[in-house]
Amino acid sequence: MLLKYHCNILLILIVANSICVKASDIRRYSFVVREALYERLCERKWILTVNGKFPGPSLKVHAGETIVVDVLNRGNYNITLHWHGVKQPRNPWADGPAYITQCPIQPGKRFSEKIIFSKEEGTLWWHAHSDWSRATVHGLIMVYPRPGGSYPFPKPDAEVPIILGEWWKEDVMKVLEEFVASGGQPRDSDAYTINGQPGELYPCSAPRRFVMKVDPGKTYLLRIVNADMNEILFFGVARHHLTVVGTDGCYTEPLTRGYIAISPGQTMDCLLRSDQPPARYYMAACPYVNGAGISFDNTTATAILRYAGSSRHTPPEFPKLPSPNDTSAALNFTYSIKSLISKLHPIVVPQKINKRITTTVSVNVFPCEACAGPNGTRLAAAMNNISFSAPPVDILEAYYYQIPGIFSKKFPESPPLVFNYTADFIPLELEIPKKGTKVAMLRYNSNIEVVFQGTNQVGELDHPMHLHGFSFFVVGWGFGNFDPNKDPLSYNLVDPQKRNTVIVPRNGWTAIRFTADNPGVWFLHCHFERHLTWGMETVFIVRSGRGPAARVLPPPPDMPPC
Ligand SMILES: *[C@@H]1O[C@H](CO)[C@@H](O)[C@H](O)[C@H]1NC(C)=O
Ligand SMILES: *[C@@H]1O[C@H](CO)[C@@H](O)[C@H](O)[C@H]1NC(C)=O
Ligand SMILES: *[C@@H]1O[C@H](CO)[C@@H](O)[C@H](O)[C@H]1NC(C)=O
Ligand SMILES: *[C@@H]1O[C@H](CO)[C@@H](O)[C@H](O)[C@H]1NC(C)=O
Ligand SMILES: *[C@@H]1O[C@H](CO)[C@@H](O)[C@H](O)[C@H]1NC(C)=O
Ligand SMILES: *[C@@H]1O[C@H](CO)[C@@H](O)[C@H](O)[C@H]1NC(C)=O
Ligand SMILES: *[C@@H]1O[C@H](CO)[C@@H](O)[C@H](O)[C@H]1NC(C)=O
Ligand SMILES: [Cu+2]
Repeated sequence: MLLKYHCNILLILIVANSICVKASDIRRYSFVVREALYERLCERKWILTVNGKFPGPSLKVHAGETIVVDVLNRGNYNITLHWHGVKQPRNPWADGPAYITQCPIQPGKRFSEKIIFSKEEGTLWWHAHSDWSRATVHGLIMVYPRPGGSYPFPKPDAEVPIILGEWWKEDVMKVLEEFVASGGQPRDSDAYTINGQPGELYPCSAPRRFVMKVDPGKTYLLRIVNADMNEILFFGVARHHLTVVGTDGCYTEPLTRGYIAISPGQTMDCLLRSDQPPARYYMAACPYVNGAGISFDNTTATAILRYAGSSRHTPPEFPKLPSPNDTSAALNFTYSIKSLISKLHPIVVPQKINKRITTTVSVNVFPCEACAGPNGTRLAAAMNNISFSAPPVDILEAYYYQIPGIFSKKFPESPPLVFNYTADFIPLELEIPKKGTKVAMLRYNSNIEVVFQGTNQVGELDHPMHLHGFSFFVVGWGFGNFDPNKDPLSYNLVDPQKRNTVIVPRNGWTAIRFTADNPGVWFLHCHFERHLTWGMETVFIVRSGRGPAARVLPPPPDMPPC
């Protein structure tokens, strides 16, 4: 205790692991948010970037490190940045979602963000968390083992970032404004991208496609993120297998497959062995969208895996990827992943649950005179029939400074109405939600189970649900209505995968568990950007525990004002 106190005064205490680091050892990064001119699909346009780069700069850190990112907004829009998957113990102040943990950084303003890494190891990412800026404002975070530590798999010969994205010819802010105004679906994107490039299946894109050069007989670590806005993607490399060794900054039992399925918000570490005849091979990313009548961009982004010395004249082979509606291909892959259990990376799955929250995740409609939703309605989305409305002041500051009237603490802990959620026909009366800003209050260190229940209210599809501030165990999933008596009997409480974003299956449910050991205000939302815009989100407030080490840290002096 005395040592800690000593650290606190003279040095900066890294809470998670009680290691003291001299303040001068804290690395600082400068992120300038600004417009830059980029050409894709034969057209030039201004896009919002960090430091003029698309995709943005990578952050490279060690597990347990604390860094500072000095953000300067030289763009024309309010902005916030989120460090996706970084738990930020006791430090929600720099978590990022606009009007949840901070007011936006306004044009011309700065915010120095302290980012506290703890147990996460592998690949994470950062992205804008205000309006739709994250389409182009994003980058990787590579979290290496602690100095002197090693991977729980053979050391790869090299590592390669693979950032999957989505591109509109139109300004994404216009896409956002248009669909919010119309009440319908957003217009489909024009391309997917691999490391910022669509690849040669799109016009004007062949010369600048991404090329991964390899030597035969080596092992490459692909650090993959799906940074796109609205689609789960299949990704694969012709003739090569991918061995998943990590997801969302947690190590996994190695899983070898011919393709992966990855949702917006998810990250994956995959080993690729260059064990095929020296040649050129396509790598490709294409959508998985399984919902009746949903329009989507069904194009395919490509890049090239090129062996040293291979001929440029032989046409590359194309990978076999599942078709866009192949639910079992997507879910079989997703739910085959298991945590790695090792002495260095033990896992503690909560067995005794203190609080259970069951919440529907639904697409809904509001009545409208002449909107572009089904039958002239306005599309919406909800959790437990509450379509979330962002407050005028962020919830974290409203909670911390006890500003009344900003939010209610009464997020329903179970669906207000129990019915056959996945029935083929659901009457219009059940499709209209309520608007609200309701949060769920969690006791410090309590064990929480959340069951996400998909519904068929206005068309059913998968939802990638993302929780800030935690990694959670994915203990179960299934189709139809969750049965609280029967389904928990088949939970995996031994080696479930640990994630921060999970795909809730179409016409089904997913159960997660975590210990609420991180006091603060933590956003929970669908990572499909349109569903987030429509209100498929809520907030978990984890109360502080006893003693200073169980309390939210004091706010930084330069919190952006509202
Ligand atoms: C994409 O959709 C269009 C229009 O529905 C269709 O004509 C085309 O064949 C589809 N392409 C692929 C690759 O599925
Ligand atoms: C997927 O779509 C194809 C054609 O669009 C159809 O033939 C096939 O039956 C569908 N598969 C599933 C699993 O729905
Ligand atoms: C995936 O498919 C295989 C082969 O059909 C099956 O044995 C396995 O149980 C499936 N796993 C999941 C999680 O669906
Ligand atoms: C739209 O109207 C048709 C015909 O009345 C009905 O069958 C359908 O369920 C309605 N859709 C929605 C989303 O209300
Ligand atoms: C719910 O609806 C689905 C789809 O129509 C049906 O297959 C299932 O049997 C229904 N479940 C119950 C409990 O009625
Ligand atoms: C949601 O709330 C609205 C407004 O109170 C109500 O009319 C509707 O029936 C509710 N729907 C469900 C599925 O609970
Ligand atoms: C930018 O943020 C400020 C502070 O919350 C807010 O007053 C203003 O309306 C925002 N501007 C836009 C264009 O959203
Ligand atoms: Cu969703």
